[in-house]
Amino acid sequence: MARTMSKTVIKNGTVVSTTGAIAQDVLIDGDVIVAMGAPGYFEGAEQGADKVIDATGKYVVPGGIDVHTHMELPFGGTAAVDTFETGTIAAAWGGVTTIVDMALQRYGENVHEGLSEWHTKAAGNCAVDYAFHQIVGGIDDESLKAMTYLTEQEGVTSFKLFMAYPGVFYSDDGQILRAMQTAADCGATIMMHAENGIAIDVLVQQALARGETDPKYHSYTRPAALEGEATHRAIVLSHVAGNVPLYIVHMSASDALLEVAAARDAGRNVFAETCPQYLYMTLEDTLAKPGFEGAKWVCSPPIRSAHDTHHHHADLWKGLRMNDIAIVSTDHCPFCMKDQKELGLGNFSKIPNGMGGVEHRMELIYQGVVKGEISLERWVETCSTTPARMFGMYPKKGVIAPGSDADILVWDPTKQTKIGINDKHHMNMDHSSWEGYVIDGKVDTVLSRGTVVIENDTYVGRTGHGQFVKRGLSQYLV
Ligand code: DUC
Ligand code: ZN
Ligand code: ZN
Repeated sequence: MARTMSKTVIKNGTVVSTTGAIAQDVLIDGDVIVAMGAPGYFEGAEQGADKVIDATGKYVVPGGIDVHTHMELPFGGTAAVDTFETGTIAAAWGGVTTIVDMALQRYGENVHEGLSEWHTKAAGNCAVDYAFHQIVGGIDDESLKAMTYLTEQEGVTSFKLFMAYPGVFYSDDGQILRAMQTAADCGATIMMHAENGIAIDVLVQQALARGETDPKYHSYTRPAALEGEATHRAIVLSHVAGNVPLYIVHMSASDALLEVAAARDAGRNVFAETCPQYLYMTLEDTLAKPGFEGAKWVCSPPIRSAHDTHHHHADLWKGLRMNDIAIVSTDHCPFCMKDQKELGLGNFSKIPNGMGGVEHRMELIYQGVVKGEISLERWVETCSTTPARMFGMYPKKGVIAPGSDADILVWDPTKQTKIGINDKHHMNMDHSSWEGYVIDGKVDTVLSRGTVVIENDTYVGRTGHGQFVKRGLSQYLV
């Protein structure tokens, strides 16, 4: 049966791509962009259009792609509080039209069952499109075989491994090497949580024995050097495994960035992402707040001190400019203070690790444009286009071009966004990780495959509109 197509024209806006910002109108038919033209070009088509969006004075950019989220992740004796429904609605509020969430397999579990559990959680519940990476927490013959199957048959082409969290998600170097060899054979990408968890656990036990139980010790017991060391080791292993594409997730430290930059200079297939919290926050204004409040910002890798030997913020922004950091994701893994973060009262090591941010990445990184840290084009590149290319979704996603999905964020640079639990906040947490931040710009209108999901400060989308995206291989290696 033929579907009723709806035509939308976005006119008078400035379309931003990785290569420039141009006054262009956009014609959408059904799910996809069908044409682009000079301002006024679609005046004729406007008569028959179902919707005309006037983007005068606004930027028209590809919808954000957050390639690192953890909806409903069981972790730390509890589970991340955003469901696929609440998390993708919050994503929509933040101009994000695709998330790539991390399906979970732990030691002793079956990879196929882990993936199918994630499909069950997400199917019919998402407001915007979604794809999956697969966490492999138990590497053995069976899970290695499954990695190849997922890559070739399921559109799940990237696998997150952990050098941290012994006894939970951790893999040792031999297991990591085997998984990397498997990925090298089938073309998949290895995503690495690079922190030396064995050494960290020693430091944690020693701190607790000294009575150091407050949230700030979470950061002191996970020093930047142990992120640098693990990053280096992951790079060496990936080289030994045949230069498998290696993607360092949530990079927080200059020590790790130096390793990635050196590997890239040596021609290795090494990539990295960082997250807004590592670009803006310091231990002093988060984890070290009086009492237990710092628990809100316990995540791993940790928020680092302003007094470290390196200026992590400046280095990470520079890494983003220089492309040694290719992508900004959020590692969205939200927990409430009540009953969740509180599990770690009197023992920081029991605080569930993670914070919420899927709603605020486009806003926070746009503020980097305002501050002169990155260009407008680089904002689009690091938050949408490169995520699509890195994880095999381009040009369906990540670009405004004829034939691409009409995933579009209309951004108003003249308005402000005040983030906070009583201001802008649509995630399922009882606090905001970004309370009090004010952004010089605002999400105006958001379209997901041609359907308006946010307009006039209102969510007008539909649960179940979001579809699963089968991904191809990384598009950086061909
Ligand atoms: N780090 C977090 O802070 N939460 C989820 C998992 C992770 O690696
Ligand atoms: Zn991680
Ligand atoms: Zn994560």
